Amino acid sequence: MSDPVERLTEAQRAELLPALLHWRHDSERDSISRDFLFEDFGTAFAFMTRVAAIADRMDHHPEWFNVYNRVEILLTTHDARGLSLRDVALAQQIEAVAG
Ligand code: HBI
Repeated sequence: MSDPVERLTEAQRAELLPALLHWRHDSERDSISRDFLFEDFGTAFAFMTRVAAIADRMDHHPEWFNVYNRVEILLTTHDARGLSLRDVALAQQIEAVAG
């Protein structure tokens, strides 16, 4: 068994969330989300494939929605019932993939 996942503290939120520039926080679900727009479906799906591999390695998985060249990603930690450091880490890696 892994350690329980802690929800972000107020101090962590104040420090980490503003740095995720294009992500919006939803306070109802305590989640962050961002829309990505690509040239076409192939580019969008290649991005999703890369994110999927990273997410699975982290054992932390996005909720996402794809229509053609648009990918909408929502991150939250079900085990913590809100945002944790895992969401921040995954969002940072997604930013790196998106370039
Ligand atoms: N992904 N987003 C997200 N949130 C979780 O709590 C989570 C996950 N992937 C795997 C996972 N938890 C495992 O620890 C099990 O709870 C399935």
